[in-house]
Amino acid sequence: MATEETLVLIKPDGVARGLTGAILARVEAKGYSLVDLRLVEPDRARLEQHYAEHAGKPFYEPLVEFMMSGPSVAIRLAGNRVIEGFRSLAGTTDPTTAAPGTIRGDLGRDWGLKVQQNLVHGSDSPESAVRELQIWFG
Ligand code: IDP
Ligand code: MG
Repeated sequence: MATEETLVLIKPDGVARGLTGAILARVEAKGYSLVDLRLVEPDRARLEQHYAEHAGKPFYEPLVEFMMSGPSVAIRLAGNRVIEGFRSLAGTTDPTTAAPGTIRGDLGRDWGLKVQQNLVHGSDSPESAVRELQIWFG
């Protein structure tokens, strides 16, 4: 089977809390390969592209604002079934209820209604991965 690639973002809360190394350690320990990695301060246009599927939802504007609040680490990650596998490592969207053992479950915390502060992003399908890697790595 061909090796797959996904886009992983360590969101501004992960970078600000100094969790970049801890998150990368989990990804590397799982056996995935770092193909490219960069610290990025995305502008609104890039985030509107990235989160186009969520435009108009109540959490959209706070999400875009949050993602502009500081740098993120963008990672091109490769491995067998890495799209599904990273989503599994990340845990479900809300860090309060994400399973222990996952990045969000172990390291994410509930800051009031700010569910958007859940440390990481991972592409959710092969189509999303291609689209998102183009947005963040060109
Ligand atoms: P995912 O990151 O687990 O794939 P999505 O549903 O694609 O979750 O949502 C994208 C991002 O939007 C989430 O990671 C989170 O930061 C934010 N988000 C999703 N749902 C909510 C919500 O109900 N309130 C606030 N933020 C949300
Ligand atoms: Mg998503």
